[in-house]
Amino acid sequence: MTVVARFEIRHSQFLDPSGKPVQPLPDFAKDPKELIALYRWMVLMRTYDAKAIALQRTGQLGTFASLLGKEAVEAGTGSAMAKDDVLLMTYRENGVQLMRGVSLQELFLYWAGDERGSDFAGPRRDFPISITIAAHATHAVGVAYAMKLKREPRVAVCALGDGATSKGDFYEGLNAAGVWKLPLVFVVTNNQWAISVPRRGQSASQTLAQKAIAGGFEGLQVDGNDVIAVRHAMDAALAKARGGGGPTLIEALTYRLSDHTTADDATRYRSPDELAAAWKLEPLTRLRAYLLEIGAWDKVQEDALLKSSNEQVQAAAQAYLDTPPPGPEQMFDHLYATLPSALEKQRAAALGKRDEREP
Ligand SMILES: Cc1ncc(C[n+]2csc(CCOP(=O)(O)OP(=O)(O)O)c2C)c(N)n1
Ligand SMILES: [Mg+2]
Repeated sequence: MTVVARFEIRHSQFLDPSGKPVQPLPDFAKDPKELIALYRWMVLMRTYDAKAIALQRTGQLGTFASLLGKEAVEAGTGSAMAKDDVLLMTYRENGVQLMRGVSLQELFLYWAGDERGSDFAGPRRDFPISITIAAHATHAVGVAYAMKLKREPRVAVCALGDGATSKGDFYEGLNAAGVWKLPLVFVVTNNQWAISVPRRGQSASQTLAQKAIAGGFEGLQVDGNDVIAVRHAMDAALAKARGGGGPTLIEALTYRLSDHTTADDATRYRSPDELAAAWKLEPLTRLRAYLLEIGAWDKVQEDALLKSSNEQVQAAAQAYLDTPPPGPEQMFDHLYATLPSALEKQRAAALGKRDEREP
């Protein structure tokens, strides 16, 4: 017998949970300003997250999916992407969306069920949030295929969860991305849970990263609580894709510190000990510890940042609350470039207008 295939999956980490470097930092991370910028985003994400939950709990927002604990995956992904790249994401990637120019107010609108929240003014070519698990993996293939066909140096980034990697759409996406060598990066946030299904019940695959091997391209694992590791892996994957080197799958290991959504109660299916252990690994503490250690950050800056993030989020929440509710025509306005005539009639009816063509 001969061995016909062999592979290995690498895991990378730069800062350990206490914020100590475990290996020399990549070039971008040698500049404290870069790391402070990432830290600022992460604090803003967490502030937004807490406000969204507070709004939901007081009946002022719909069901919300928290990104608590995955701020490093968000900041590492968002900071590495170029403006012209295209993001295709789930409901738990509001942080990357923010970094790409979706406003806080638009995000609140989205979670209020207002279609205008998906019609964001900033990254017009980014896709709307895919609630349908893994469906956007196939859309991402289409986007990346178009980029390749047009010979544009752009990359599609498909962000999804550990649970999504069990879906047929995901495997189809992987397969097409590999065989067509597409400029596509899959960022899998492995937060250990898919609602109440734990990672061990999700897949017998030793890592989720190795699913890329069957697609014929590189898969790797990073510490998803270490923003430097995420950013570093994203930089390399995006550069490779832009240069014609094809897709990459990055599995970012982190933990969902929140309930699945505000409609869930995770205490019913996971232990407080597991949650407490995960809090010890969370991403903000470790980056802050490193910045404090190298003298690039202090308590005065920290307090000022918390204050300004809070003010920014409060102002956006107020602007959202002050937004007049959508009219009934809105349900027709975001599905088609040109509304089919049958729906035009219904739209007019919704607005209380008589259709002139009717007798
Ligand atoms: C096709 C499809 N099936 C089922 C659901 C219901 N659902 C919503 S979230 C979720 C779990 C997703 O888990 P994961 O991919 O790990 O993402 P996470 O929520 O942990 O970020 C499921 C099954 C859905 N939205 N779409
Ligand atoms: Mg998950």
